[in-house]
Amino acid sequence: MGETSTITAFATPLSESAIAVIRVSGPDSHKIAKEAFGVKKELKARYSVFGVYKSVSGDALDECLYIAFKDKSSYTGEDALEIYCHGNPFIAKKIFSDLIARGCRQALPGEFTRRAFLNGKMDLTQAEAVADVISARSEIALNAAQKLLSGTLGKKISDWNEKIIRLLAEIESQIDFSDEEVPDLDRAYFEPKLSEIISELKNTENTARYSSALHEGINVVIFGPPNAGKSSLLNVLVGEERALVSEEAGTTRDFISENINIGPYRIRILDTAGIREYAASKIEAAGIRRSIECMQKADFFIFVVDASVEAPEIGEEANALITPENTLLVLNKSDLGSVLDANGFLPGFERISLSLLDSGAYEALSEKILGVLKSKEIVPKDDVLIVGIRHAESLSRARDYLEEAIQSLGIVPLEFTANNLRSAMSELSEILGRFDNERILDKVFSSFCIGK
Ligand SMILES: Nc1nc2c(ncn2[C@@H]2O[C@H](COP(=O)(O)OP(=O)(O)OP(=O)(O)O)[C@@H](O)[C@H]2O)c(=O)[nH]1
Ligand SMILES: [Mg+2]
Repeated sequence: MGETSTITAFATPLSESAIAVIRVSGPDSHKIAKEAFGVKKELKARYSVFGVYKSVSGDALDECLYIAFKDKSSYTGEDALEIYCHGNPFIAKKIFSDLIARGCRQALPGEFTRRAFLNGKMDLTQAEAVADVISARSEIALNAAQKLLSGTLGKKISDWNEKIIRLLAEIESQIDFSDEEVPDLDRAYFEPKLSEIISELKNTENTARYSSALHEGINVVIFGPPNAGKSSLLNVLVGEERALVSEEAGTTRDFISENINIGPYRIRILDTAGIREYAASKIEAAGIRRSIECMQKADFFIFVVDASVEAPEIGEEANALITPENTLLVLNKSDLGSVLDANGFLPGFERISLSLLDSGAYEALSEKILGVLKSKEIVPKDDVLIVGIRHAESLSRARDYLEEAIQSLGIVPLEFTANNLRSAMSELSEILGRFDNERILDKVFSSFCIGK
């Protein structure tokens, strides 16, 4: 793409470590390496070389390894350099400052990957996936990001576009040979073919609903009547005494939030103040209000009840939010015997009966939570491609054009149908970044860290 600037950034965090990596990319990369390491010959690409890095003023800054990359064979698709110095932030910063003195500019967030994209090393979905791979905080998020990085979505889009092109070619051939205003098109031939693509687009688009659960974690709210064992449940899942637990009802006044991993999933779990229909004080009423507010943002609920007492009344608002599809009922305190009708209470809801004081509580509970999150489709299936919101929006627009194409078949001149197909294709291409839209590129790359 003919970038004229040479950029540099730390590729590893600035903290004490065995090795620190500094990246350089752009036309002067090799010249700078030769000068700093005192090399006369041309650099051999993709070889690691030992050398002493000397500053512009001739001071030896560190003994390093460095690798030069030649245009197409680098990450960015242009001449590049990686310097591996000792992992002391002082050294890394000195080398970085010297690179700036030698004419490099500090890279913007995501600029290395942006160049890789602009130089055709990857499509836009893969570039986005680089950021996702780095920031993934659960196994499932990592799997999904790696799937995107491998170009799975790009491949799907190429397949769809190819199918559309074939239909477009057939339609255009009819435009060319038709002398009638509205030619007699074989609707029965085109419609099912277009509908098939539409339903594939829809399926892929629907996976975006998992996107926030994947990246930010699944919001799980623990709620229930006072004293049921909600904070005890949080502590069991977190594996430490995070929340205060006491036999006094109304111990938890404000919500407590923790991030945990259960199996391959990242979960943001909230312990809330006990809910009952009538609050005894102003503070309790405020606590209940907060609990309901937390519940309104939840992806999933864990409803904890004390099964050794009568069934609780949790009030209309909480009742309206829970369904068999989004709630696991925990019938706690099984060690105290059962008063509550364990099967008759909220029939149809998934349930587990246990004592949170039991040493096996974590195993039983986490296994049950995993099973329910999967069976209720709160989490994606293990091996599915998950698209982001940006992708879903384009898929939806492409679908609209294909729907319009179906409606226009044989009713309006074929040019309209052909135009709709072309628009659908360009929407799909936008997902891969095959278009010239600086605004979208800025948006995509601004969320990156510097050095990527
Ligand atoms: N016997 C028995 N006691 C339990 C069990 N789980 C929790 N408790 C006790 O029940 C009491 C209340 O537990 P918490 O975890 O504070 O209950 P909570 O629902 O957070 O209560 P609030 O915050 O006051 O609404 C504590 O004394 C716990 O030790 C259980 O399985 N069996
Ligand atoms: Mg509590």
